[in-house]
Amino acid sequence: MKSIMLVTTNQGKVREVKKFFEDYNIITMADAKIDYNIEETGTTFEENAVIKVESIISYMEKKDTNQYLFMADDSGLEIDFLNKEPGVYSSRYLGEDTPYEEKNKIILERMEGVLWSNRTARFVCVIAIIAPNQKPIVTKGTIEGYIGFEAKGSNGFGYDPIFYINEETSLAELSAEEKNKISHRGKALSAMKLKIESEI
Ligand code: ITT
Repeated sequence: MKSIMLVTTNQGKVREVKKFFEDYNIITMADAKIDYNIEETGTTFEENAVIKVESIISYMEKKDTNQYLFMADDSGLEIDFLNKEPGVYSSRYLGEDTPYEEKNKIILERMEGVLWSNRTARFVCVIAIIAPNQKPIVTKGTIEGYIGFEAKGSNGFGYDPIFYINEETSLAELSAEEKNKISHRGKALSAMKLKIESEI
């Protein structure tokens, strides 16, 4: 079994991917001491996920990349009332360095007075993998939900405290294992696991 190099700097993603792929050897960029800033120049989740894996492979050109499958995740939150913002710009939205507590508060303010039925939103996740000398393989997952009336819960990361799966429960109230069973990332990872086992 090859090791999977997970191309991300987001520790929330690392936790969920490691939990999902418990029987695989997942290596992060930090583990491999790779400090490289990838420019996300795409306009879709698919483009950005592939850009992330391709950039790291070309950055590592001189090293032995054959030992790894390279995997990246591009994901984001689409809020229908905000014309599907923040979408592919989810991590840069309201400032890359703005704490999520603050970003979530601002989103809740922008949604003030909006009825539950108009608070629909979804998380989208695209996973891309490149195996040695192969073309990228891409899978996608989504989870439908609502922007709650308040932030709640302390698990997960990013927009989880304001993303509700029903009127009572936010994603930040679920464990990583419970979240993986229903989330955008869990669905994209499940589809990818099948492809790894059948196509690579
Ligand atoms: P890498 O590019 O290094 O992987 P990133 O955080 O910049 O890290 P993205 O460009 O894919 O990753 O941005 C995704 C953003 O969408 C992320 O920073 C969160 O704000 C949000 N997001 C994605 N999945 C999420 C989840 O499961 N829960 C909460 N927020 C999520």
